[in-house]
Amino acid sequence: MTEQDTKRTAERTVPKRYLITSALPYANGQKHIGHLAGAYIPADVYVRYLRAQKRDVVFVCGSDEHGTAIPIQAMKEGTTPQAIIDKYHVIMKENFEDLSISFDIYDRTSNPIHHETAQEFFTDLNNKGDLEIIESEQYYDEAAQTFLADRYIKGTCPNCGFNGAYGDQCEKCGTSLSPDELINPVSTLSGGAPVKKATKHWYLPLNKHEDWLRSWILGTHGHDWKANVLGQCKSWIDAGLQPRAVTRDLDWGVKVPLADAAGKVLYVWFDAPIGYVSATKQWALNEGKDWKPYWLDKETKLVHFIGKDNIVFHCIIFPLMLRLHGYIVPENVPANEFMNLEGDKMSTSRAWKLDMQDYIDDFIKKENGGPQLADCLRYYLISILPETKDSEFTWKGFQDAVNSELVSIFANFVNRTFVLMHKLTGGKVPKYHNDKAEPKDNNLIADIKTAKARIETLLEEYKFRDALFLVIDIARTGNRYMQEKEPWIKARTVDAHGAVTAEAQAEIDNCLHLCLQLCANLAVFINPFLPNTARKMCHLMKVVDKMLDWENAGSMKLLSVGYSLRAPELLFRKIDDSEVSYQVEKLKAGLEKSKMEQEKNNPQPAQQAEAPAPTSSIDTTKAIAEIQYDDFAKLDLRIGTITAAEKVEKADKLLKLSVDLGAGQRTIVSGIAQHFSAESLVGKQVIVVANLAPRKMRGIESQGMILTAEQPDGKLILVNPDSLTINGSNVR
Ligand code: B3M
Ligand code: ZN
Repeated sequence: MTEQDTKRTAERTVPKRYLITSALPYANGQKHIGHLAGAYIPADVYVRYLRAQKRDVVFVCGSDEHGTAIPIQAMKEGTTPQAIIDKYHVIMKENFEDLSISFDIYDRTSNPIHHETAQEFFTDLNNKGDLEIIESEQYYDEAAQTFLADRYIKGTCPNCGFNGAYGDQCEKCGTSLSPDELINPVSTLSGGAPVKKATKHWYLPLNKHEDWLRSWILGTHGHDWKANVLGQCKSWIDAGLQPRAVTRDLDWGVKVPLADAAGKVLYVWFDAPIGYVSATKQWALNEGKDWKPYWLDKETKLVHFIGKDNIVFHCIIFPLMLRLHGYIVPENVPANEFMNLEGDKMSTSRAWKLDMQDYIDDFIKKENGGPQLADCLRYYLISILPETKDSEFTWKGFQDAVNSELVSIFANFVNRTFVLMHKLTGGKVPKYHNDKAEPKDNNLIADIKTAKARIETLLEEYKFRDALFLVIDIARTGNRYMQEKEPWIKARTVDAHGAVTAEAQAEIDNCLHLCLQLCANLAVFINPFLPNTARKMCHLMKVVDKMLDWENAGSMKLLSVGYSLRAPELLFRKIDDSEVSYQVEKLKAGLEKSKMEQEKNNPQPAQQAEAPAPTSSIDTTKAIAEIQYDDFAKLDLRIGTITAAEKVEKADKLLKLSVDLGAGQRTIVSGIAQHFSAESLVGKQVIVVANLAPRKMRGIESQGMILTAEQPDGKLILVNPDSLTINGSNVR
């Protein structure tokens, strides 16, 4: 342990209780392993560790059953929203169980307790004057006599030209949109063109709380939250916080509890996080406990586990709601980045994914499967958690992790120890002869002891990957130790009667005694990560699960001398090449199938579909002369956020932009006024050529240039990072 580790351990104070949440998945479809790795597995590891530490912890989750995603899925499947949530709630609940995610409660937001809780929350904020009413024009479908939620409007994407883009996002190119940006918007309800109509909504004025948000996130937590989380929050706050509507014109959701709000429901992102509170209430009701301290007592440590797409909701909007309501705010939000699959982004619409259900069917529920296969997936996912940057799941990687780490290192050590113990020490835990102790033995004992504190520090700091690697490292150390001690060779030192000499037997005993104690320690260490494996090890050692309490880690007295243990059993089976190739093929077939379905459902206009000849001004064949890397390296490309934009007087092509480059603001004059309105640019991230010599345009000094890309129709679009990034980040 380094000096710093010791310091960090000493500084850690143990909170009175923990409330741990995992993002509530939408009950609108199967969830894939990217979701699993983002918000569920890390939370489960953390919670299992806390429980082993005997801390007071409640782990809540449940299905998010509101929002337009649900009725839309119902339309797709030709059924009712209720049928959809009933179907997927059960699937997700069972999937999590099969993968050993140990929620204390897996609730659902259709629970009446949740509707009441969310309404109380809204009423309280509204009565206190914390919400504002704003009237605005929104799309309305006259035939269907209803306002249209963003998802109910389809049209052509202004970015890529795809004609099936939704009012909130284009699923083809991934751009987030607002309904106003769609070209030729159409209502998905009636198929007609929607009209604009005035409607009023309740808003949470984030802008009024900027000071608190800034000091709480960037001040109080500027050092203990993850950099990816802080970066997103900072970009958001710096871009200028706006009031956020917390109600919608929709009939699916939690009704707005006011007489003058007929036909309105709470926005799904207002009600869903309150689901954490209602789940806690339901848990307390089930268990005969009091839920209040978990949300009201400052000595509770609240931690939200989520994926990076949910950061602003959990770091900015929900904490503000909690604070206004007088509840505690999260202590940490260790959000993960995304996990890609076989070289590409995971995507449900393109079927490029591995659903939890598919893994369960193909591995866990198979004849040679079982809970050990749940642990195999948990192992690989933890070993590649996207903790600081996006990571990549490959089937080959899965096979390697299982075969060359879990089987060859971890299981192999346990197996060898048990086999040798049955062969050389009568199937019993042998005595440890202190007088025969060697430096190698003492080193092993010391290694196990220090491992405990190191793993603990990593887990407390949400570094689950590294913590798992340390556990595997101890198994590796065990293998090395056994290899060096060679008890099977010692067993050849026999006396005149063919019996092993007392001297040799003492050495064998010492080696196997330590290896067995190490096996017991490995069970304690691996338990938060691979709970089924830990339990199986307890079974082999004939000890109760209580042995897995964290306080037992580091002890060399976990198994008593003379105790007889079971015959060895393999902890894991290997993953075959055929299983890998089957999965890779299945993935490709799924992609093809979804492509065909998409083309059937969203045919592109004829001239686009059958127009292989270039019709645009873009000619990618007309390449510019080759350059050397050094030429490229001269460019200082940076990520920036446009914080202000205005038209340059008497110049109809020019916009004057202020761009935040992290280290400072730049004024950039750009000839893009015919492609973008000034308002639409504010808050957008761009790539800036930061070391372009300044140049005066219409009397304004332009200090750089922003990058755009030309579309087939000659329109320009911004070139920006695919997720919010810290301003000033280098682009290479
Ligand atoms: N259901 C979005 C998602 O699944 C949303 C999370 C709610 S957490 C309160 O990504
Ligand atoms: Zn698009």
